[in-house]
Amino acid sequence: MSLTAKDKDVVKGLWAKISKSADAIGADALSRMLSVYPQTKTYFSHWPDLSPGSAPVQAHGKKVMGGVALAVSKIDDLTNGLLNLSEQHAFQLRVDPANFKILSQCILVVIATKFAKEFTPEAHVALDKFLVALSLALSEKYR
Ligand code: HNI
Repeated sequence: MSLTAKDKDVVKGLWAKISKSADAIGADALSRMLSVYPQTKTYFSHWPDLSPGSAPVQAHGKKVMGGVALAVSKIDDLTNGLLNLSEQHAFQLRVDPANFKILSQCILVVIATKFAKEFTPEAHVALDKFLVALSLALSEKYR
C-alpha cells in the first residue's frame, strides 16, 4: 500500500491548507491520544500535567507536528528522512511502535473534525496511507 504520485500530491495539497494550524492539531491529537488511550500516558509520566491542552501537551503536540512536517517534506523517501526520529523512538524513548498507529488515528480524526471541508474522501485515503507510511518509517530502526 505505498503512496502513489497522486496520493503524495493530495497529501501536500492538504498540508498546504492545514499546516498553519499544525500546533493546534498536534495539541488536540495528543490530548485525544492521552484521554482515549490512557495506556499511552506511561511514556509521559515525567510531565507535570498530562491533562488535555496542558502546557506540556501543547509543547509536545508542536514537536510531533514538526515531525509530520518533516515527513511531508521527505515524502519521497520517508525511511531515510525519518531515520533519526526512528532511532530516538526505538532506542532512547523506547516507544512501542503499536502506538504510532494510535497517534496516527488521533491525528486523522482531529484533521477530519477541524477541516471537514478539506477532508474529502480523496484526502482521507491519501492521509491515511501517508500516516501508515510515516509510522512504518518511524519503526525502521526497531530491528
Ligand atoms: Ni514522539 C519525542 C515525533 C509518535 C512518544 N516525538 C518526539 C519528538 C518528535 C516526535 C519530533 C521530539 C524529538 C526531539 O526532542 O528531538 N512522535 C513523533 C511523530 C510521531 C510520534 C511524528 C508519530 C506521528 N511519540 C509518538 C508516540 C509516542 C511518542 C505514539 C508514545 C505514545 N515522542 C514520545 C516521547 C517523546 C517523543 C515520550 C519525548 C517527550 C519528552 O519531551 O519527554
